[in-house]
Amino acid sequence: MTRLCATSLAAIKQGVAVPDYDRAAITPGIVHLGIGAFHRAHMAVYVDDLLKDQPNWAIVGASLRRPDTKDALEPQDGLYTIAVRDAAGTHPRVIGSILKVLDANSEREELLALMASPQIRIVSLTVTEKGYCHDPATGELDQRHPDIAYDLANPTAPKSAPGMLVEALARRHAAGITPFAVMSCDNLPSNGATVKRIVSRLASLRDASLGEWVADKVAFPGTMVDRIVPSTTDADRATVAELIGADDAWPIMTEPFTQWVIEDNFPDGRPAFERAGAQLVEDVEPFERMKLRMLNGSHSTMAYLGYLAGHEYVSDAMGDPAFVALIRGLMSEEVMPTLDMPGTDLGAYRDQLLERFANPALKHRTWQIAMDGSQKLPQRLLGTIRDRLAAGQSIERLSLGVAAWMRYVMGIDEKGENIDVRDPLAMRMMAISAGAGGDPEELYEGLVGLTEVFGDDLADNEVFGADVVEHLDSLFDVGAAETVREIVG
Ligand code: CS2
Repeated sequence: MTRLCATSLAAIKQGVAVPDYDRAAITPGIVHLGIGAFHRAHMAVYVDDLLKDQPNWAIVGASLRRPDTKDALEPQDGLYTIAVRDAAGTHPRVIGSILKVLDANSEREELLALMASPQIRIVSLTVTEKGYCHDPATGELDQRHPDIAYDLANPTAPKSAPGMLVEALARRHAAGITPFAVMSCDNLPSNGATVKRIVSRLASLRDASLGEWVADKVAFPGTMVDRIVPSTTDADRATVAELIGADDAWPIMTEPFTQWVIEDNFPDGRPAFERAGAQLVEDVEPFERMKLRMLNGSHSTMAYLGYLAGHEYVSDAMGDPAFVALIRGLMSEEVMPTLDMPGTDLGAYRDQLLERFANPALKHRTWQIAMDGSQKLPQRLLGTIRDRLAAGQSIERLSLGVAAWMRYVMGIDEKGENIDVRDPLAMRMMAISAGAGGDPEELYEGLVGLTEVFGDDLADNEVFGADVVEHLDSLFDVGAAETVREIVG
């Protein structure tokens, strides 16, 4: 079969949507760091919708770790397919908004030069929680992070995302070019303000006046991003090849739902994202909090409990009525009362989430969501827990999510098999659980001592400790499936 690329585009099967603009006439206005599946199912699609009318906002993507996306997309002239799936079928569309992908390791100078050039007015990021080299509990730059230490020693050839931003901004500052807006599209709490804090801090460690300029002059619009994007499998590649009539080395599978709420703070201009369906607002934080606590908090809870109960996919866990009751109860009883969202029907939002989780066509692995829990727990579960503890309210279901994470990161499942725990703190967590020797109380004490996850307050909270340890007891005694059943009664 022919490979998807600019010259084969005309031969793609009829009915498959392809770019409605002349790709030879578009020019880059955005550099995107972290060109993974999420970006390609989300922002790149919004931009694709706009390029016909706004041809100078195309994207140059960069991968900071592995060149695998570049290797897949280069022979395809940046083209790839998104396949939107639900029970009714799979709908392919070819996206053309990514002009080029650069590998930050081997093409660092080209990437930095582009970021420093005036045509780039937005640098957006999806580098995952851990890519910001920060302390997840406080949201501050982690100055002891090895990549940050490296970047401070080699500021003009940095490795980390914050280091790349600082160097590109420094070059613009020196050349008198207005700064680009830095737009994080990661699931961090207050992502705009958090990234501003991290980047200005790193800049000031390099040079105090650069730090001041970044803090005063660079815009860091906050965003709430939402679309569920499971990782692509070989079976997905075969399905897409069949549907479009060409091979695509890296198609993206996703759901019909998509949402993007953006703080309208782009002093140097922006594409008309609202014309592609994004909501431009003054204050994005309530939306972020709602999404992180409702969607991602439920996701992480289902990921750990579901994995332990033997569910490979989220939709499998949603096939168990006890799981549905748990997640519904978690959102209704424990999360929704912590949210202040006038004008939003939270009950309808919850019901829509339950439907999205149950999408049988979306093969979303519990293991995929379980990754990097140490970076995710604070904004997904612990913030809600803090709010409820302060108000003297119950945290029964929220604390079960935390207990399931503690049980999961031990690295051994309920059948005694190893779990492939992917987390920047995996080694430390394994050592803690080895030391605990299967004792729930000791496991809790050890893990709650990770202050970069739990801060320095939760370890002293007796209600929190008692609830988590009680759930851990149950997870050890009767397993995850039965624990969920007992809780929902
Ligand atoms: C998931 C998210 O992997 C995870 O941690 O919870 O990627 C989730 O699918 C997205 O945030 C949905 O918008």
